[in-house]
Amino acid sequence: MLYSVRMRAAQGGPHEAGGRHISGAERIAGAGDLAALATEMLTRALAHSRGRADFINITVEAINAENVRRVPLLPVTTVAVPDVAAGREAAVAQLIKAGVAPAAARQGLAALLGLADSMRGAMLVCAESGRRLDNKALRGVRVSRMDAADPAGLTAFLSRRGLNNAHVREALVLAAKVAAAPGVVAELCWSDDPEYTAGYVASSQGYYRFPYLKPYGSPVGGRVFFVAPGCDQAALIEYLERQPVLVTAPEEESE
Ligand code: WAQ
Ligand code: MG
Ligand code: MG
Ligand code: MG
Repeated sequence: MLYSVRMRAAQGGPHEAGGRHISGAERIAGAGDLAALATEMLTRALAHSRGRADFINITVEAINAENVRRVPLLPVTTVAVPDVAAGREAAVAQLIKAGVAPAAARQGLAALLGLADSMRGAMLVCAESGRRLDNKALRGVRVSRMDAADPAGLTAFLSRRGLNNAHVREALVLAAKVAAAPGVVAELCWSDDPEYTAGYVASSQGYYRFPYLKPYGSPVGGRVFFVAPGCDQAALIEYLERQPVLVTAPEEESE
C-alpha cells in the first residue's frame, strides 16, 4: 500500500485563517516509512528558517497504486550567472526558449517580484498574454502526490552532480510532474527560504538552474506555471493536486 503524506505549516494560525506560510512538503511512501516521514516533516516545520510554525498539518492518505503515473526526471543544467540581475535575465531568456511569449515571461517574473510574502502554492499564468489565470490568491495551486520512484537512485544521481540537497531534490521531483502536465509550457521558481538564492526554469526541454534569482536573506519566493492558451484549467489543477506521480531517474553507468 502506498500513501500520500503532505505537510503544511504556518505562523499566526492556519493558512486559511490568514497564517503566514512557513513550510510545506509532499511525499509518497509505504506504510513502513510513514512514522519516520512524519517526524522528519514535523522537525522541518519547527526548525524552519522562515520562522517557527504554530500550525502544522500532516495528512496521510492511501493512494491507489494502479492510478500512479511515472514521469521522467528532467535533464539538469546549471547556468553560471554572476548575480541576481544576470540570473533573472537568463531565466527570462530560457522561458522564451521554452515557448513563453517574451512579454508574458516578463509579466510572470514581475508577478513573483510583486509578492509581499510567499504564497503556499503556484500562480497559473497564460504563456501568451501573461495574465494570471487562477483565482486562488495567496494559496495558489499546490502540487501534491509526487515523489521519486527510487529515492536511493535519485540520491546517487544528485550526488554524482554535487547537487544532493533537499531543495534540489524536491524541486526536481515537482518540476518533472509539472512539466508533464497537460497544458503547461514552462515553470519559473525560486525558494522562499531566506538563505537559498537559487531558482530554476523548467519545461519538457529540461531543468535550468540559476544560482542567483533572488537576494540572500529575502523570504519571498514562489512559482509561476505558464500555461498554453485554451488549456483546460480544471483538468490541469486536478492533475497537479491529485494525480499520484512517481519520477524516474535515468539509469546511469556507475563511475
Ligand atoms: N506546489 C506549488 N507551489 C509550491 C509547492 C508545491 N508543492 N511547493 C512550494 N511552492 C511554491 C510556494 O509559493 C513557495 O513559497 C515557493 O514555491 C518556494 O518553495 O536547483 O526550495 O519549497 O538549486 O522554498 C529551487 C532551486 C528551490 C533548487 C525551490 O522552493 C536548485 C524551493 P520552496
Ligand atoms: Mg517549502
Ligand atoms: Mg519546498
Ligand atoms: Mg521554502
